[in-house]
Amino acid sequence: MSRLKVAMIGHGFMGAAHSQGWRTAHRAFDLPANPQMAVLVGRDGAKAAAAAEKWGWESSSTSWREVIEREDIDIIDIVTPGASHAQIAIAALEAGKHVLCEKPLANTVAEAEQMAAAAERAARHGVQAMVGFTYRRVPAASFMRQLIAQGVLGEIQQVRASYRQDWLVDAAAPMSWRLQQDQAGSGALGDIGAHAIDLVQFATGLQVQAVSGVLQTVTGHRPLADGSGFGQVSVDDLALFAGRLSNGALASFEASRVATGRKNALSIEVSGTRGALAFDLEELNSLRYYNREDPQDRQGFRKILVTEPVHPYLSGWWPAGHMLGYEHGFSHQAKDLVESIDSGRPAHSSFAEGLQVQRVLDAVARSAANESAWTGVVHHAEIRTA
Ligand code: SOE
Repeated sequence: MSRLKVAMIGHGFMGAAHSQGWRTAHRAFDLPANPQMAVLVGRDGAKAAAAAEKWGWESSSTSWREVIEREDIDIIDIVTPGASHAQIAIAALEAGKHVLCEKPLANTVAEAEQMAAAAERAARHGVQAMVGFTYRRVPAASFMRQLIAQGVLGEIQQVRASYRQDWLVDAAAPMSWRLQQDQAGSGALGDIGAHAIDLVQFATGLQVQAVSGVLQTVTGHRPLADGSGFGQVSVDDLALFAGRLSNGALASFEASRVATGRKNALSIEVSGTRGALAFDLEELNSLRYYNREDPQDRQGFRKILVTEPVHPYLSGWWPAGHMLGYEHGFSHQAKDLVESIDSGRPAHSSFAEGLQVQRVLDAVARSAANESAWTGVVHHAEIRTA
Protein backbone atom coordinates (compact mmCIF):
# COMPACT_ATOMS: atom_id res chain seq x y z
CA MET A 1 0.00 0.00 0.00
CA SER A 2 1.44 3.34 -1.02
CA ARG A 3 1.63 6.12 1.52
CA LEU A 4 1.12 9.86 1.53
CA LYS A 5 3.32 11.60 4.08
CA VAL A 6 1.57 14.42 5.90
CA ALA A 7 3.02 17.42 7.75
CA MET A 8 0.67 19.37 10.01
CA ILE A 9 1.51 23.01 10.73
CA GLY A 10 0.04 24.06 14.08
CA HIS A 11 -1.32 22.09 17.02
CA GLY A 12 -4.29 23.81 18.66
CA PHE A 13 -7.86 22.48 18.83
CA MET A 14 -7.95 21.93 15.07
CA GLY A 15 -4.61 20.14 15.34
CA ALA A 16 -6.25 17.59 17.62
CA ALA A 17 -9.26 17.25 15.31
CA HIS A 18 -7.20 16.91 12.12
CA SER A 19 -4.92 14.35 13.82
CA GLN A 20 -8.01 12.27 14.60
CA GLY A 21 -8.90 12.40 10.89
CA TRP A 22 -5.43 11.39 9.67
CA ARG A 23 -5.28 8.52 12.24
CA THR A 24 -8.62 6.99 11.29
CA ALA A 25 -9.42 7.66 7.62
CA HIS A 26 -7.60 4.63 6.18
CA ARG A 27 -8.77 2.41 9.03
CA ALA A 28 -12.41 3.12 8.24
CA PHE A 29 -12.22 3.36 4.45
CA ASP A 30 -10.24 1.47 1.80
CA LEU A 31 -8.07 4.29 0.46
CA PRO A 32 -5.74 4.22 -2.57
CA ALA A 33 -2.95 5.38 -0.27
CA ASN A 34 -2.57 5.52 3.51
CA PRO A 35 -1.83 8.86 5.18
CA GLN A 36 1.41 8.73 7.18
CA MET A 37 1.52 11.23 10.05
CA ALA A 38 5.16 12.19 9.46
CA VAL A 39 5.73 15.52 11.24
CA LEU A 40 3.92 18.06 13.40
CA VAL A 41 5.23 21.65 13.31
CA GLY A 42 4.98 24.16 16.16
CA ARG A 43 6.91 27.26 17.20
CA ASP A 44 7.70 25.85 20.64
CA GLY A 45 9.80 22.70 20.23
CA ALA A 46 8.83 21.09 23.53
CA LYS A 47 5.10 21.73 23.02
CA ALA A 48 5.27 20.48 19.42
CA ALA A 49 7.06 17.30 20.52
CA ALA A 50 4.48 16.69 23.25
CA ALA A 51 1.58 17.19 20.83
CA ALA A 52 3.24 14.91 18.25
CA GLU A 53 3.63 12.21 20.91
CA LYS A 54 0.06 12.59 22.15
CA TRP A 55 -1.62 12.58 18.73
CA GLY A 56 0.56 10.00 16.94
CA TRP A 57 2.90 12.04 14.71
CA GLU A 58 6.27 10.38 13.97
CA SER A 59 8.31 13.54 14.61
CA SER A 60 8.08 17.26 15.29
CA SER A 61 9.77 20.40 13.99
CA THR A 62 9.80 24.12 14.67
CA SER A 63 10.26 25.17 11.04
CA TRP A 64 7.41 24.94 8.54
CA ARG A 65 9.76 26.23 5.82
CA GLU A 66 12.16 23.30 6.30
CA VAL A 67 9.28 20.82 6.30
CA ILE A 68 7.82 22.26 3.08
CA GLU A 69 11.18 21.81 1.36
CA ARG A 70 11.41 18.10 2.31
CA GLU A 71 11.15 15.88 -0.79
CA ASP A 72 9.41 13.10 1.17
CA ILE A 73 6.45 15.24 2.34
CA ASP A 74 3.33 15.02 0.13
CA ILE A 75 0.64 16.95 2.04
CA ILE A 76 0.80 20.16 4.10
CA ASP A 77 -2.08 20.48 6.57
CA ILE A 78 -2.41 24.06 7.87
CA VAL A 79 -4.17 24.47 11.22
CA THR A 80 -2.62 27.77 12.31
CA PRO A 81 -4.48 31.06 12.93
CA GLY A 82 -5.67 32.74 9.73
CA ALA A 83 -2.84 35.30 9.70
CA SER A 84 -0.35 32.68 8.42
CA HIS A 85 -2.59 30.71 6.04
CA ALA A 86 -1.59 32.59 2.88
CA GLN A 87 2.16 32.55 3.46
CA ILE A 88 2.31 28.86 4.30
CA ALA A 89 -0.23 27.66 1.70
CA ILE A 90 1.33 29.57 -1.21
CA ALA A 91 4.83 28.36 -0.31
CA ALA A 92 3.56 24.76 -0.02
CA LEU A 93 1.69 24.90 -3.34
CA GLU A 94 4.71 26.38 -5.09
CA ALA A 95 6.80 23.54 -3.62
CA GLY A 96 4.37 21.09 -5.25
CA LYS A 97 2.72 19.96 -2.01
CA HIS A 98 -0.97 19.16 -1.73
CA VAL A 99 -2.57 21.53 0.81
CA LEU A 100 -5.39 21.26 3.32
CA CYS A 101 -6.00 24.68 4.92
CA GLU A 102 -8.32 25.41 7.84
CA LYS A 103 -11.19 27.87 7.41
CA PRO A 104 -11.67 30.65 6.76
CA LEU A 105 -9.21 30.46 3.87
CA ALA A 106 -7.51 33.72 4.85
CA ASN A 107 -7.96 36.93 6.83
CA THR A 108 -8.60 39.11 3.76
CA VAL A 109 -9.96 38.81 0.22
CA ALA A 110 -6.59 39.87 -1.19
CA GLU A 111 -4.84 37.00 0.57
CA ALA A 112 -7.59 34.56 -0.47
CA GLU A 113 -7.26 35.68 -4.12
CA GLN A 114 -3.52 35.05 -4.02
CA MET A 115 -4.11 31.61 -2.50
CA ALA A 116 -6.75 30.72 -5.08
CA ALA A 117 -4.44 31.84 -7.88
CA ALA A 118 -1.59 29.74 -6.46
CA ALA A 119 -3.94 26.75 -6.22
CA GLU A 120 -5.03 27.31 -9.83
CA ARG A 121 -1.39 27.28 -10.98
CA ALA A 122 -0.54 24.22 -8.86
CA ALA A 123 -3.59 22.31 -10.14
CA ARG A 124 -1.98 22.26 -13.61
CA HIS A 125 0.65 19.98 -12.08
CA GLY A 126 -1.86 17.71 -10.34
CA VAL A 127 -1.56 19.43 -6.95
CA GLN A 128 -4.73 19.50 -4.82
CA ALA A 129 -5.84 22.32 -2.48
CA MET A 130 -8.76 21.95 -0.04
CA VAL A 131 -10.31 24.24 2.61
CA GLY A 132 -11.41 22.59 5.87
CA PHE A 133 -15.15 23.22 5.85
CA THR A 134 -15.69 19.90 7.59
CA TYR A 135 -19.41 20.29 8.36
CA ARG A 136 -20.22 19.66 4.68
CA ARG A 137 -18.74 16.19 5.37
CA VAL A 138 -21.23 15.34 8.09
CA PRO A 139 -23.32 12.67 6.31
CA ALA A 140 -26.64 14.45 6.96
CA ALA A 141 -25.28 17.69 5.46
CA SER A 142 -23.96 15.89 2.40
CA PHE A 143 -27.29 14.05 2.06
CA MET A 144 -29.14 17.37 2.31
CA ARG A 145 -27.17 18.59 -0.72
CA GLN A 146 -28.04 15.40 -2.63
CA LEU A 147 -31.76 15.75 -1.90
CA ILE A 148 -31.83 19.42 -2.89
CA ALA A 149 -29.90 18.67 -6.08
CA GLN A 150 -32.58 16.04 -6.88
CA GLY A 151 -35.19 18.80 -6.67
CA VAL A 152 -37.13 17.47 -3.66
CA LEU A 153 -37.62 21.03 -2.37
CA GLY A 154 -38.65 22.54 -5.68
CA GLU A 155 -37.75 26.22 -5.98
CA ILE A 156 -35.83 27.44 -2.92
CA GLN A 157 -37.60 30.52 -1.53
CA GLN A 158 -35.87 31.12 1.81
CA VAL A 159 -32.86 29.88 3.83
CA ARG A 160 -32.04 30.28 7.52
CA ALA A 161 -28.56 29.67 8.90
CA SER A 162 -27.33 30.02 12.46
CA TYR A 163 -24.11 29.19 14.27
CA ARG A 164 -24.26 29.90 18.00
CA GLN A 165 -21.73 29.44 20.77
CA ASP A 166 -21.50 31.01 24.23
CA TRP A 167 -17.84 30.94 25.23
CA LEU A 168 -17.68 34.76 25.34
CA VAL A 169 -20.80 35.43 27.41
CA ASP A 170 -18.57 35.93 30.49
CA ALA A 171 -16.70 39.27 30.34
CA ALA A 172 -13.95 37.59 32.40
CA ALA A 173 -13.18 35.10 29.60
CA PRO A 174 -9.55 35.89 28.69
CA MET A 175 -8.12 37.42 25.55
CA SER A 176 -7.03 35.00 22.80
CA TRP A 177 -5.81 35.13 19.20
CA ARG A 178 -9.42 34.58 18.03
CA LEU A 179 -10.26 38.04 19.47
CA GLN A 180 -7.50 39.88 17.59
CA GLN A 181 -8.19 41.08 14.05
CA ASP A 182 -4.52 40.88 12.96
CA GLN A 183 -4.52 37.15 13.91
CA ALA A 184 -8.07 35.99 13.11
CA GLY A 185 -9.27 38.53 10.54
CA SER A 186 -12.67 38.78 12.21
CA GLY A 187 -14.54 37.29 15.16
CA ALA A 188 -17.70 35.19 15.09
CA LEU A 189 -18.27 36.37 11.52
CA GLY A 190 -15.26 34.60 10.03
CA ASP A 191 -14.68 31.88 12.60
CA ILE A 192 -18.18 30.37 12.65
CA GLY A 193 -20.10 32.54 10.19
CA ALA A 194 -17.83 31.14 7.47
CA HIS A 195 -19.16 27.64 8.23
CA ALA A 196 -22.76 28.84 7.94
CA ILE A 197 -22.08 30.59 4.63
CA ASP A 198 -20.25 27.58 3.20
CA LEU A 199 -22.92 25.14 4.35
CA VAL A 200 -25.73 27.21 2.79
CA GLN A 201 -23.86 27.49 -0.53
CA PHE A 202 -22.85 23.79 -0.43
CA ALA A 203 -26.31 22.47 0.46
CA THR A 204 -28.30 24.65 -1.94
CA GLY A 205 -25.83 25.04 -4.81
CA LEU A 206 -26.63 28.77 -4.68
CA GLN A 207 -24.20 31.62 -3.99
CA VAL A 208 -24.57 34.65 -1.75
CA GLN A 209 -24.40 37.66 -4.09
CA ALA A 210 -25.19 40.62 -1.82
CA VAL A 211 -25.49 41.15 1.91
CA SER A 212 -26.70 43.63 4.50
CA GLY A 213 -25.22 43.08 7.89
CA VAL A 214 -24.38 44.30 11.36
CA LEU A 215 -21.51 43.37 13.66
CA GLN A 216 -21.28 43.89 17.41
CA THR A 217 -18.46 43.59 19.91
CA VAL A 218 -20.28 42.94 23.19
CA THR A 219 -17.21 43.00 25.48
CA GLY A 220 -14.56 45.42 24.27
CA HIS A 221 -11.78 44.63 26.72
CA ARG A 222 -10.74 41.31 28.17
CA PRO A 223 -8.19 40.17 30.79
CA LEU A 224 -4.89 39.02 29.29
CA ALA A 225 -4.25 35.33 29.83
CA ASP A 226 -1.00 36.07 31.75
CA GLY A 227 -2.86 38.29 34.25
CA SER A 228 -0.80 41.36 33.30
CA GLY A 229 -3.81 43.54 32.57
CA PHE A 230 -6.45 43.97 29.91
CA GLY A 231 -6.39 44.00 26.12
CA GLN A 232 -8.74 45.48 23.57
CA VAL A 233 -10.93 43.10 21.58
CA SER A 234 -10.68 44.08 17.90
CA VAL A 235 -13.27 41.71 16.38
CA ASP A 236 -17.01 41.04 16.55
CA ASP A 237 -18.70 38.77 19.08
CA LEU A 238 -21.91 38.71 17.07
CA ALA A 239 -22.75 38.99 13.36
CA LEU A 240 -26.26 39.19 11.89
CA PHE A 241 -26.80 39.56 8.17
CA ALA A 242 -29.19 38.98 5.32
CA GLY A 243 -27.95 37.46 2.08
CA ARG A 244 -29.40 37.66 -1.40
CA LEU A 245 -28.89 34.27 -3.08
CA SER A 246 -28.18 33.70 -6.76
CA ASN A 247 -31.78 32.56 -7.40
CA GLY A 248 -33.13 35.75 -5.82
CA ALA A 249 -34.14 34.11 -2.54
CA LEU A 250 -33.27 35.72 0.79
CA ALA A 251 -31.19 34.00 3.47
CA SER A 252 -30.71 35.04 7.08
CA PHE A 253 -27.43 34.39 8.88
CA GLU A 254 -26.48 34.53 12.57
CA ALA A 255 -23.02 33.92 13.98
CA SER A 256 -22.72 34.41 17.73
CA ARG A 257 -20.28 33.72 20.52
CA VAL A 258 -22.68 35.18 23.11
CA ALA A 259 -25.69 32.90 22.57
CA THR A 260 -26.05 31.80 26.17
CA GLY A 261 -26.47 28.05 26.53
CA ARG A 262 -25.60 27.23 22.93
CA LYS A 263 -22.25 25.40 22.84
CA ASN A 264 -21.71 24.60 19.16
CA ALA A 265 -25.12 25.01 17.57
CA LEU A 266 -24.91 25.11 13.79
CA SER A 267 -28.21 24.77 11.96
CA ILE A 268 -29.61 25.52 8.53
CA GLU A 269 -33.16 25.23 7.19
CA VAL A 270 -33.98 25.43 3.48
CA SER A 271 -37.57 26.22 2.50
CA GLY A 272 -38.85 25.43 -0.98
CA THR A 273 -42.07 25.22 -2.95
CA ARG A 274 -42.24 21.40 -2.59
CA GLY A 275 -40.91 21.06 0.95
CA ALA A 276 -38.24 21.93 3.50
CA LEU A 277 -35.08 20.38 4.93
CA ALA A 278 -33.46 21.24 8.26
CA PHE A 279 -30.00 20.22 9.57
CA ASP A 280 -28.99 20.71 13.21
CA LEU A 281 -25.45 19.89 14.37
CA GLU A 282 -26.88 19.10 17.81
CA GLU A 283 -28.68 16.21 16.08
CA LEU A 284 -26.05 15.60 13.43
CA ASN A 285 -27.14 12.04 12.57
CA SER A 286 -30.50 13.13 11.24
CA LEU A 287 -32.29 15.50 8.87
CA ARG A 288 -35.77 16.95 9.29
CA TYR A 289 -37.78 16.77 6.08
CA TYR A 290 -41.20 18.29 5.33
CA ASN A 291 -42.90 17.16 2.12
CA ARG A 292 -45.77 19.37 0.95
CA GLU A 293 -46.83 16.53 -1.34
CA ASP A 294 -47.58 14.14 1.55
CA PRO A 295 -51.33 13.53 2.01
CA GLN A 296 -52.67 16.54 3.88
CA ASP A 297 -53.74 14.52 6.95
CA ARG A 298 -50.20 13.37 7.67
CA GLN A 299 -47.91 16.30 6.70
CA GLY A 300 -45.21 17.30 9.16
CA PHE A 301 -41.45 17.43 9.61
CA ARG A 302 -40.25 13.84 9.71
CA LYS A 303 -36.86 12.80 11.08
CA ILE A 304 -34.65 10.93 8.60
CA LEU A 305 -31.95 8.96 10.43
CA VAL A 306 -28.92 9.43 8.16
CA THR A 307 -27.05 6.29 9.22
CA GLU A 308 -27.79 3.83 6.44
CA PRO A 309 -24.90 2.41 4.37
CA VAL A 310 -26.43 4.14 1.34
CA HIS A 311 -25.96 7.53 2.97
CA PRO A 312 -22.76 9.55 2.34
CA TYR A 313 -19.63 8.22 4.14
CA LEU A 314 -21.59 5.61 6.21
CA SER A 315 -20.08 2.70 4.24
CA GLY A 316 -16.95 3.11 6.31
CA TRP A 317 -18.56 2.94 9.71
CA TRP A 318 -21.16 1.08 11.73
CA PRO A 319 -24.53 -0.59 11.01
CA ALA A 320 -27.59 1.71 10.78
CA GLY A 321 -28.46 3.58 13.94
CA HIS A 322 -25.05 3.37 15.63
CA MET A 323 -24.44 7.13 15.20
CA LEU A 324 -21.40 9.20 14.27
CA GLY A 325 -19.93 12.24 16.01
CA TYR A 326 -18.27 15.61 15.46
CA GLU A 327 -14.90 13.98 14.77
CA HIS A 328 -16.04 11.82 11.83
CA GLY A 329 -16.13 14.85 9.51
CA PHE A 330 -12.35 15.09 9.88
CA SER A 331 -11.91 11.44 8.86
CA HIS A 332 -14.13 12.11 5.82
CA GLN A 333 -12.06 15.21 5.00
CA ALA A 334 -8.81 13.21 5.08
CA LYS A 335 -10.42 10.41 3.00
CA ASP A 336 -11.71 12.83 0.36
CA LEU A 337 -8.37 14.62 0.03
CA VAL A 338 -6.44 11.34 -0.37
CA GLU A 339 -8.95 10.17 -2.99
CA SER A 340 -8.69 13.48 -4.88
CA ILE A 341 -4.89 13.25 -4.87
CA ASP A 342 -5.13 9.71 -6.27
CA SER A 343 -7.83 10.37 -8.86
CA GLY A 344 -6.92 13.91 -9.87
CA ARG A 345 -10.57 14.98 -9.38
CA PRO A 346 -10.50 18.52 -7.86
CA ALA A 347 -10.86 18.45 -4.06
CA HIS A 348 -13.81 20.32 -2.48
CA SER A 349 -14.15 22.71 -0.95
CA SER A 350 -11.61 24.24 -3.27
CA PHE A 351 -9.64 27.42 -2.64
CA ALA A 352 -11.95 29.08 -5.18
CA GLU A 353 -14.91 28.13 -2.96
CA GLY A 354 -12.96 29.40 0.05
CA LEU A 355 -12.41 32.69 -1.82
CA GLN A 356 -16.16 33.00 -2.43
CA VAL A 357 -16.82 32.63 1.30
CA GLN A 358 -14.08 35.21 1.98
CA ARG A 359 -15.82 37.66 -0.39
CA VAL A 360 -19.08 37.22 1.51
CA LEU A 361 -17.31 37.82 4.84
CA ASP A 362 -15.67 40.94 3.41
CA ALA A 363 -19.00 42.21 2.05
CA VAL A 364 -20.64 41.79 5.47
CA ALA A 365 -17.82 43.74 7.13
CA ARG A 366 -18.14 46.52 4.50
CA SER A 367 -21.91 46.58 4.86
CA ALA A 368 -21.66 46.78 8.65
CA ALA A 369 -19.14 49.63 8.32
CA ASN A 370 -21.52 51.37 5.93
CA GLU A 371 -24.59 51.43 8.14
CA SER A 372 -25.61 47.94 6.92
CA ALA A 373 -26.35 49.14 3.41
CA TRP A 374 -26.89 46.41 0.84
CA THR A 375 -23.37 45.66 -0.34
CA GLY A 376 -22.49 43.66 -3.41
CA VAL A 377 -20.12 40.70 -3.08
CA VAL A 378 -17.50 42.16 -5.38
CA HIS A 379 -16.18 39.65 -7.89
CA HIS A 380 -12.80 41.05 -8.87
CA ALA A 381 -11.39 39.98 -12.21
CA GLU A 382 -11.30 36.20 -12.41
CA ILE A 383 -8.41 34.62 -10.58
CA ARG A 384 -5.22 36.03 -12.03
CA THR A 385 -2.83 33.19 -12.76
CA ALA A 386 -0.12 35.25 -14.41
C1 SOE B 1 -14.50 28.15 17.43
O1 SOE B 1 -14.34 27.95 18.78
C2 SOE B 1 -14.44 26.82 16.70
O2 SOE B 1 -13.37 26.05 17.17
C3 SOE B 1 -14.24 27.09 15.22
O3 SOE B 1 -12.98 27.69 14.99
C4 SOE B 1 -14.35 25.79 14.45
O4 SOE B 1 -14.21 26.02 13.05
C5 SOE B 1 -15.72 25.17 14.73
O5 SOE B 1 -15.86 23.96 14.01
C6 SOE B 1 -15.87 24.91 16.21
O6 SOE B 1 -15.68 26.14 16.95
